[in-house]
Amino acid sequence: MTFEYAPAPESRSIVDVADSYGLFIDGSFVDTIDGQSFATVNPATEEVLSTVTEAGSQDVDRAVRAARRAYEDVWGPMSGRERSKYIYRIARLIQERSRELAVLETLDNGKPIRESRDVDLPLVAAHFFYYAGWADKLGHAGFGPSPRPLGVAAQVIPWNFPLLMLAWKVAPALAGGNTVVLKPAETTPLTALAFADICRQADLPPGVVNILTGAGSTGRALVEHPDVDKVAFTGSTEVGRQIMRGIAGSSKRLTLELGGKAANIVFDDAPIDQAIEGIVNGIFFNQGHVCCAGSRLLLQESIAEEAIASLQRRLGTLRLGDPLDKNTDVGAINSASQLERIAELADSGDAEGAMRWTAPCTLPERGYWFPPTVFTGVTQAHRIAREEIFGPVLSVLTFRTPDEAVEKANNTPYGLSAGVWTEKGSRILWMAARMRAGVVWANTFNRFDPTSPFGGYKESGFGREGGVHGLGPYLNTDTMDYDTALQIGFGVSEVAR
Ligand code: TAP
Repeated sequence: MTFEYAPAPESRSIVDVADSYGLFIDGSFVDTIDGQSFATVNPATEEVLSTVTEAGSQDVDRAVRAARRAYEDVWGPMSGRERSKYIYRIARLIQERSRELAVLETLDNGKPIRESRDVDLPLVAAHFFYYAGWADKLGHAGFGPSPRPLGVAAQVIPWNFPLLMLAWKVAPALAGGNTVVLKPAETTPLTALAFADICRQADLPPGVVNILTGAGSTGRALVEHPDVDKVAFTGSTEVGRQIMRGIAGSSKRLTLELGGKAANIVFDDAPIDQAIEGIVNGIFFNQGHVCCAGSRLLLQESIAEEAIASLQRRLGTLRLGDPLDKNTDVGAINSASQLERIAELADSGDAEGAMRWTAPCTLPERGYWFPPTVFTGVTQAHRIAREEIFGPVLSVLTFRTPDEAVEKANNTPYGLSAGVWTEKGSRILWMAARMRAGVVWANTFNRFDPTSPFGGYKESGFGREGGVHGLGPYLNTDTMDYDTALQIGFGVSEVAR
């Protein structure tokens, strides 16, 4: 039975979106020197929310110089104990302003308010609290007795978890004593600009955090700037490759968090109702705009028919629509171009012979929407089983034995995450040891915690964010032992250097 719900929209009056925004450099919002401006829209309505600045190369230079000054004069020499107080203050301010930030994130990104309020924002604050705790204990983190910061970090992030990706990058960088120039994604700049205001409110010394809104060209100018010591990028594998090429031959440190095509594997002894919830959460959370989404469902053949029927019944109860409504399960696709990509890949599923099933729901007339979709009869050669769709589209494959499940799960150029559903603890350990994935969830999916490292293998990138591992890429590792360095994602040649 599906209940009818009365609309329960979260009020947007708590958010004060300015008509236009400058760049946050050296502690103030400033006008661009050589950039332009562009509009950011609400993907659920196509309403223009604000006009933001597209930073040019001179703006990038100004921001990097401000970060360098702040690093040399203030933040680098500051004791870990003092830095920790600032980071803690930022965490508290995020908590205090969390309702406003959640509404802003939902407006700019299209994700349901339930997710921005109950998942993104608590995790954002938790990351700052966690790394505030490390700032004065770096000598006990396993990186030698007195690890040093690297300097100026250039950080470029995507649009799927705008504020959370910022937190994953800014919090460990600041804890390690580095200063930051961060570029948010073009379609979701507003929460990063609100974060700039929080830095001001926290009295963070000018230049320690700089926010440059802009496009791909801004990101490129930033990561290739000669005075940047460390580059941290989260985004597509293609852009990750371009960045590697762009900074090759320089002494910049690099971490890449890239795409994924995770297998969510369900054995015949799994608690099926829980597994169905895990499958739904794995691929339809955040409209499938999740790098570690369980986009390939591997069902043991004996339960496939029953599981697909249960899944379809459950998907029939999902509510798609106004992301600000507290009852909404599935929000808007983040942009017209992402919608086009999802539709094109789904069409390839039809063309290559898979069977499409679409959840019964009415799509709003305005905005960018794609209904929860399940493809059955998928083979490993199909594009929808190989390419990252980054949308609410699930590809279902089957297997007979654990060996076959491992073989199929690892048959991807990516290696970010995987899920295993079974009652047997021994099978969980057997599977986890064989998965080429940075994270393996057992009888759950999409669980995050600031104390736990996250990152990929193969084309999903290298380096880890989160946990004590997430500090390593922001510290000078001269005194780090070889095993720790490899574990946190430095290449063998870099460790040997
Ligand atoms: P991208 O198109 O790669 O963009 C990511 C960021 O890089 C954006 O800020 C983008 O700016 C910027 N950028 C574009 N071209 C650049 C260049 N040549 N040099 C430097 N920066 C450049 O990815 P996306 O579409 O925003 O995000 C989706 C991808 O991110 C998916 O593949 C997803 O799997 C991945 N992702 C991975 C993770 C982890 S932790 N592994 C987490 C979230 C997302 P514009 O916005 O202006 O294009």
